[in-house]
Amino acid sequence: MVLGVLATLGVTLVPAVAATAQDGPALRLEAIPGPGVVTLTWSTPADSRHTVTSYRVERDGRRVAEVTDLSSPVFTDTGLTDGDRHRYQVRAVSTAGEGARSPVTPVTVGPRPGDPPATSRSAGAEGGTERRTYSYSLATRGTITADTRYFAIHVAQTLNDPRGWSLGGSIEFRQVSSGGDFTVFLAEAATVPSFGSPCSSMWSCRVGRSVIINQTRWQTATDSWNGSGGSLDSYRHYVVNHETGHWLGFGHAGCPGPGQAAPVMQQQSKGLNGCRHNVWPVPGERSAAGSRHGVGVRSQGPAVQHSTYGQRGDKVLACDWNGDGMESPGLVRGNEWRLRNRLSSGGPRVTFIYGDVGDQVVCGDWDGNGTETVGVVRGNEWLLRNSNTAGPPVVRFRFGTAGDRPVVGDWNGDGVDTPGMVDGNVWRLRNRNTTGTPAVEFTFGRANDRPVVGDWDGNGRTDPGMVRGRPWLLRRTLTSGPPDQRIVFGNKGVPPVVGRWNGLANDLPGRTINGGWHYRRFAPLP
Ligand SMILES: [Ca+2]
Ligand SMILES: [Ca+2]
Ligand SMILES: [Ca+2]
Ligand SMILES: [Ca+2]
Repeated sequence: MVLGVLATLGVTLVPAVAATAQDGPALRLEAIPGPGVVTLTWSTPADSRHTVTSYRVERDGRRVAEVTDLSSPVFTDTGLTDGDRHRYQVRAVSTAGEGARSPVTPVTVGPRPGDPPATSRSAGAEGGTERRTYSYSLATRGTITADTRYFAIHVAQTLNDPRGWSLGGSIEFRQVSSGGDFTVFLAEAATVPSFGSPCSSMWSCRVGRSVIINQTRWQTATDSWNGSGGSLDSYRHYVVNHETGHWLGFGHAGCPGPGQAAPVMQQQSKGLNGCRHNVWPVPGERSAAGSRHGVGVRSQGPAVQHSTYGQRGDKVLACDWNGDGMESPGLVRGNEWRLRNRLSSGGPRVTFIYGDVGDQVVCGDWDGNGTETVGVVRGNEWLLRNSNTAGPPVVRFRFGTAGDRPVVGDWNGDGVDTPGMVDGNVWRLRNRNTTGTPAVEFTFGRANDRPVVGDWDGNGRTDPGMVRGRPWLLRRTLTSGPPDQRIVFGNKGVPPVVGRWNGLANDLPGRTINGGWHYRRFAPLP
């Protein structure tokens, strides 16, 4: 009789199986401890008469994961405490229902001698807290059609985002021109298998020190991801975090429960299994990364930073006055400019007189030397200086029409900021600081919106935006069309400011009124 045969098999292969088990696959579970983590691997049942659809992992009798990668099942249980002893079991779920549990595999959490990766690397103390730096290089394989410059920026941002594997700044990922601790490849799909197992042309993967991003996935995400409403941008964060997570020593994780944030090591490319999209390491993954790499986990910090600078009636703007790659506030009171180089509350760093009371105020890197300096717009006359000091204008030209709203940006990505004028919702931009006609003209937003500009995608070219009450409507090309992104930030009527507040490549919203400044430190999920 069938039940008898199964029971016999159960006794032979899985001694701990309860007699009530259904079609019990003979799973052999191996548990490998690490600092704060346990990685589980198990064999797949060779003779199951039913199709296995997933595996359920239990720790001390409680389900902790459901794993749906059936080819080489692996699960890393993170956020554990070294020295704690746990009992793991796994059971297959097939078309016939839940199978028998595997025998209990006990394991004590903690590092093993020679545990990879590289916990013996020098970790410098800084401010009393351990920090670690990993270097990485970028490379491509095959025919690349994606924008590699944008790829580089996106990877750098993802790795160093305070929400990511940087653990709030404890781990720095520093790009080097070649070599480094690991290499991030952007690879044409057809070339991905050339990296070896487990890579396929379908997915991204990691082999040894190579983190391989499949160009097709980079450009199109996955059907599952797109079908469940994830954006391409968020997929890009996810795939870089996931594959780098493998390099950092993590295997796959399962969905911890319906409606919960998916671990970044879950194979979200293939499905969510009831979890919510999540592109940053969950707290357990962060703490596991911290213990694995010998650093503390710092807070990601608040999403919004607040400070005070200036007073009611000041004109406000933000620019990179000192060329360190970060914008900071400036005030114009009458015609006195008061510039500050930090976001924190405090007084001006530089004070000087420039322009007339009643001029519109602008700032930009007019000469492309990396430092942003002052300018005024009087009617349609632009009067610019290349240093943040008192003195006469060094560049003068006419552009636009008196009454237009001036905007400043590097529209063509050549490193030089040039003028734009917004008349209602008609944008006219020029690529030279000389009198002349617009190089680009398009419509975006509505006539009553407030124009803002910033490099929203960090590709080195300034993009348009419109603030309509609370929402910011952002577009990534200098063309007519609908917004590509919508961010709700700040209160209606509070003037917007824009900058790279955290030193990363893309601009983020800020708001300021009556001396209160509010900066978005990192972008909400798109
Ligand atoms: Ca600066
Ligand atoms: Ca300059
Ligand atoms: Ca330019
Ligand atoms: Ca841009």
